[in-house]
Amino acid sequence: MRSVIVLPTYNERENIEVFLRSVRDTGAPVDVLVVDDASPDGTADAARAVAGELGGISVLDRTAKDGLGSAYRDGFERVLTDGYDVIISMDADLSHDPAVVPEMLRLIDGGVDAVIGSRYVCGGGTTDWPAHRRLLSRWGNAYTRAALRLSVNDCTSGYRAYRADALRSIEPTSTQAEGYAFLTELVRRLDRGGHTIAETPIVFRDRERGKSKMSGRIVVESMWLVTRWGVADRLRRLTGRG
Ligand SMILES: Nc1nc2c(ncn2[C@@H]2O[C@H](COP(=O)(O)OP(=O)(O)OP(=O)(O)O)[C@@H](O)[C@H]2O)c(=O)[nH]1
Ligand SMILES: [Mg+2]
Repeated sequence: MRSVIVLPTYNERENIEVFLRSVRDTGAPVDVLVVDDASPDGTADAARAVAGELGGISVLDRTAKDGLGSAYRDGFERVLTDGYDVIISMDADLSHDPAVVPEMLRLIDGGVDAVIGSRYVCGGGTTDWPAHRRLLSRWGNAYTRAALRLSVNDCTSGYRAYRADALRSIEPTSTQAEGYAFLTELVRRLDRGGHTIAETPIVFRDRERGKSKMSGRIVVESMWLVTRWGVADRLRRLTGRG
């Protein structure tokens, strides 16, 4: 299985080298595609500076900051075209421990279509997050599960692995969300497409370096889209078209 991590970055210069080295330290046979939005702090150059030494690392340079959803759409399109078998998504701010990658690959190898690194299953959790972030994430996930009738416990975790065929079949490039709602959009499409989704516990660490790109706008977008999708699903069920 050829595997690749798609890694959106914006101003992660302080994290990128440590991240890439820690991926290599796991010994997992996985490439990395950094999808950088012309970070003013030089993240892309910092990645290129260690790429030769570490191997299997490339950078997709985008021209301006255009959001997490858009970065993933471009990154996924590239790696699906390149013919990878497994596509992993991760944050570059060291919140996601690369040591979980081998377990995700094992689960995909065992037959599941997608694996979600979940904060909300037994053994998972968040450390150092302030109360308001915990509440937002917990409440947001509970609302998403109920509105979209999903059985996944952590719909907004960005730490995932997808079997390439499953990802290709849900057409990620036709998604619309800009922020982390993109992640929910993919879970909804996987679920509706009848794909198997496993959750494996992760302990999410708050970033120590660099700035969060989370904004009120992104939270509102997520609530609005989840509500809209939920209403559309109910209408479809009522009219017997879904
Ligand atoms: N290419 C690209 N990457 C982005 C963009 N916004 C965020 N990212 C990256 O996406 C990942 C997640 O972003 P974070 O800022 O950590 O957002 P978050 O994890 O939802 O929020 P925090 O928990 O507060 O850090 C990080 O690797 C960011 O650098 C963007 O517009 N373009
Ligand atoms: Mg983060």
